Amino acid sequence: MVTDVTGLYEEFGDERLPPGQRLTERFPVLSKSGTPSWDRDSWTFDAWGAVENELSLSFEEFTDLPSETQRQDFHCVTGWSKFDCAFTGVTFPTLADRVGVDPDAVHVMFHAMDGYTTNLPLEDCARDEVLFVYEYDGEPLPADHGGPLRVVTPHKYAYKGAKWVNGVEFLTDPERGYWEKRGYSNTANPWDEERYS
Ligand SMILES: Nc1nc2c(c(=O)[nH]1)N[C@H]1C(S)=C(S)[C@@H](COP(=O)(O)O)O[C@H]1N2
Ligand SMILES: [Mo]
Repeated sequence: MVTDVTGLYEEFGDERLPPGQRLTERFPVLSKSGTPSWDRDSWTFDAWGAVENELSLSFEEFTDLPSETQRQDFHCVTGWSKFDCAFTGVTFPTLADRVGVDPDAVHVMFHAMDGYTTNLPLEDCARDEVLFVYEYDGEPLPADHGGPLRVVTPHKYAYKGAKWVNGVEFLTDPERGYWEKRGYSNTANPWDEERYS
């Protein structure tokens, strides 16, 4: 079963395609540096910070969590959008329930294997469309697109979704991630064209 969440734009604007974006059929690859390699036996996904239960899961344990498949749109801050991507994975709320987020947690930092980080307020993560993805179009997520595991954030520009994610940190104060420290918008709402800060 595929849950179509492409209608979420109605919360933010009148048009499905955000202003200043052009549609592409391709799925371009955008990375700050190369594609990191990973080892299935030693890879872990960790959750830490302001939580009741810190977590460290193997890839198999991660993919044993309840999952779903969603049809989502994808908006890159450099100006291209791709409609109708089929992503399978674990929702942020499912993961958050598993760790038990502390009441004083207000912010989240995602950590990735290439040293990339990106941040979001907890309330922007507390929605089912924020997905930890391990399958694209029913196949294992390609390494260039962030396999084995990435985050997607269809309500934000795609730099808010860390490829090769291997950690999520719950924070009691906001912090800025890799691009957020280098001039990209901290809030990144595509329908308000929040590209730069
Ligand atoms: N770990 C990591 N995640 C990342 C990036 C990166 O360089 N490293 N680039 C971001 C940017 S700017 C975009 S547009 C999307 C691109 O995803 P794609 O390569 O699958 O199109 O990943 C985001 N997540
Ligand atoms: Mo991007």
